[in-house]
Amino acid sequence: MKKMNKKEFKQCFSRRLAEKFAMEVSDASPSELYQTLGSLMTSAYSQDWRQTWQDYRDAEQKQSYYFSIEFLPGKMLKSNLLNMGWLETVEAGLLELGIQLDDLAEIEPDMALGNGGLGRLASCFMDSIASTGLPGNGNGIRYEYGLFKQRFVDNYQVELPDEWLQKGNLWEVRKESKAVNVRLGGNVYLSSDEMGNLTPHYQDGMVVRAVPYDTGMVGYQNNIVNTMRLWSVEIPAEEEGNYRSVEARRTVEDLTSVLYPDDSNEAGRRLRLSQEYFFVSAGVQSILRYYKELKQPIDKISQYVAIHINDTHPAMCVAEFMRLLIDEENVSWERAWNLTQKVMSYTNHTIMAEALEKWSIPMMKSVCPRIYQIIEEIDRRFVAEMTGVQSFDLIQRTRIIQNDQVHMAHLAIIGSHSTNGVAKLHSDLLKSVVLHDFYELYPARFNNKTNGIAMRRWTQLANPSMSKVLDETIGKTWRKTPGDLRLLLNYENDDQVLNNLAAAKLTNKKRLAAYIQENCGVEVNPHAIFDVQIKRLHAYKRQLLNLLHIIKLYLELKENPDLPIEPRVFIFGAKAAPSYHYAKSIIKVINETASLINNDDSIHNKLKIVFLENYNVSLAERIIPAADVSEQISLASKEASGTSNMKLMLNGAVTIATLDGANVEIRDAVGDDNIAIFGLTEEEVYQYYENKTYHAAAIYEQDNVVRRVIDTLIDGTIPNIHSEGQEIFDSLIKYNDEYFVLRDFEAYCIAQMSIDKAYKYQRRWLQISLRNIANAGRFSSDHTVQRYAEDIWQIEPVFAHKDDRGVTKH
Ligand code: GPU
Repeated sequence: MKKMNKKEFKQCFSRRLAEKFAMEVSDASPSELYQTLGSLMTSAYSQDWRQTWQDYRDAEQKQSYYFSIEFLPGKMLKSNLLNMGWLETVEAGLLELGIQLDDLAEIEPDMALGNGGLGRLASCFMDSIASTGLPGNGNGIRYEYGLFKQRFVDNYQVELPDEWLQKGNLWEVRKESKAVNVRLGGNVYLSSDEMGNLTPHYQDGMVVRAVPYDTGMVGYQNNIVNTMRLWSVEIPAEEEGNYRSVEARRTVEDLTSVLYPDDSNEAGRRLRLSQEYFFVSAGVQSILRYYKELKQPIDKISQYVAIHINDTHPAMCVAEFMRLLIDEENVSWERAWNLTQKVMSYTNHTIMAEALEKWSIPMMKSVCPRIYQIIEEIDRRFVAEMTGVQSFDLIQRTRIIQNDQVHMAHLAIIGSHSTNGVAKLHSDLLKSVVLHDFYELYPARFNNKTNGIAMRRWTQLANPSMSKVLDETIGKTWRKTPGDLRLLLNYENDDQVLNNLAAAKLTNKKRLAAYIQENCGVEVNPHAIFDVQIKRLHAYKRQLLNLLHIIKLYLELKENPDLPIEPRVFIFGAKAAPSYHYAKSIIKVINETASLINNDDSIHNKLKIVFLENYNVSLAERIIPAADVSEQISLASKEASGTSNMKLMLNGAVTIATLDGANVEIRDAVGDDNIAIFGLTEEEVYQYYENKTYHAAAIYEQDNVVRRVIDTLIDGTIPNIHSEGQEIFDSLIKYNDEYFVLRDFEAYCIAQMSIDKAYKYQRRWLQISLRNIANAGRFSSDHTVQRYAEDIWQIEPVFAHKDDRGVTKH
């Protein structure tokens, strides 16, 4: 990448502005300035982008393709500047032109083609794959509308469309020449020649054009630029005649119109299945097209290509790859199957039964009939192969087609060589419970890859004040090698360092306080504990447990306004799926409780509740550096991993957590004294399931504190929640509290008291915070993707193929 000094940058910038808009800096709007800067950047890295691709091709590098129905990159301006090595120069240069870089960053819409953890993980991986020099690509859908914008009206969640493409997208490049056709619907018949070879014949249905839009994934100061390819649907020119009516066009355009806003809930809609097949088929076709350009025999394809199935949404990759090999490349079933299993790998992201994707046979037959035929044949052969070797029952439980449904996870596991979970506990549960039958069949396929986070975004970009303290204390190597954060442990008794970290935290808290004041009209004390729960709104994540504890504190303060507790600001950020009634009721109740508490002067500002609207990646970047406490309180066994837990510890927040998902590994990293663990263990939860001995109503009756708190949901203490309060009350008492909120309540309150106590001893608190930062390096997604590369994809960094000194050729 071309390095520029400040003077050169200013010249280039002014010249580009004049070329693009025929303007002077002083006349340009932030939007025009943003576009100018963006175009300067993309033309600067496009050289490297081309070169990276050429290097992979020349070296005949094996490449991986990460298929994901969600990507959640957030804004890219500053992260690209950072990775290009331009950030400081540009920031300073712009300032001399009278421009604040942050004002330009404001212009960029948050790219939100994902719902939450799963999509954000995919984007952290994209950053890390490029930054570690790995030849890996993303493959997904270019949704016209991203995740809805959340507004609160009368304290209810209201969803507005996210028209993120309205002003264009600087970072993408439309690749008309790489478009492919995808067939959907209709019927298919097989004919057989004298050799018994089957040929499919298609009837009716539609052919749509999949056009790729490529976005450069800029590696961290290593001149590598990989590709995230997102597909958009169009009507093929030759078919225009068939799509004269508005409705007919609409059925096609709808395909890549909206991201399904259901997080880990199967959308259950024909359109969703069509979306899945659309991006799977387009992606696999384009991979095969590229492979054929290499002029290698088809039997070697597994030495060149690895396809990763991110959760089950792209599981049809298995069948589509088979289809292309047998129908288009005339490969025999046996050879094709062998190659498919070698190429494919799969990650499971949840144990929640309702999220395990299944499709009805009629639905699948009508969306992608040939794919269904192939799946039927995979299933038939699976049963035949296992019969006589495994028990009848085991075969019935593991086959792909059961009760008129296609089980996508079964397809992904049977059709691949690797199945991984996303945290140690989660991967163990897959083996012992959720996918136990498959573990019996294929023990060697199972492995763990604990999630990770793109450290650079969550420190250098989001938290410059802490980053500066780190530089001054331990030098700058942590910026490239996050493991070096451990050097900080040498300073745990250094008051100067502790105070510097505290000052950085306070700066961030003041900044967030100003944002809260401006956006919610609530004044918060930056010296109060900032207690943060940010994640999708889900019953299993138990925002309700957090709320009930807040209500308990409130009732206590009402009785005794001088209660010696540290002032706290409870901060929530969460979107609920628009169709998830219960989750929306929780939002309403939290918001109403906030109105009540925030306006009650009698408690002397000891408690505040802030529910920030429209939680997204950019907002996370504001909240996380300001957090003192990180709430990770899902019912043990339910959260596959969690990743906000990692981001928060990295920024010095102290975790209060159940032993769920990656929390277990965070505890192992920091030690019991530097985290507040509470609640049922995963084993205890499973015991309850087995004995069926949980009675929430009994806790309610016997525990006065619980009863007083729960009653506020229905006794008018909290205004305006007549139906929502009742709904939540019933979920706990009448429907026996599916997520053991009441069972964990007391333990949670005790853990919260220990947090309160620890915060009072500021020096000790700061030490705990420091140890959290110091031990967060192991959760770098650089590390995670390297494990995927070595264990699953068998791909190597491109540097390995560069000259001996490791110098890149660019
Ligand atoms: N996750 Br399945 C999602 O965000 N969406 C989904 O549809 C499914 C899982 C999350 C898990 O809930 C979370 O625990 C995990 O950290 C994340 O995926 C990434 O693995």
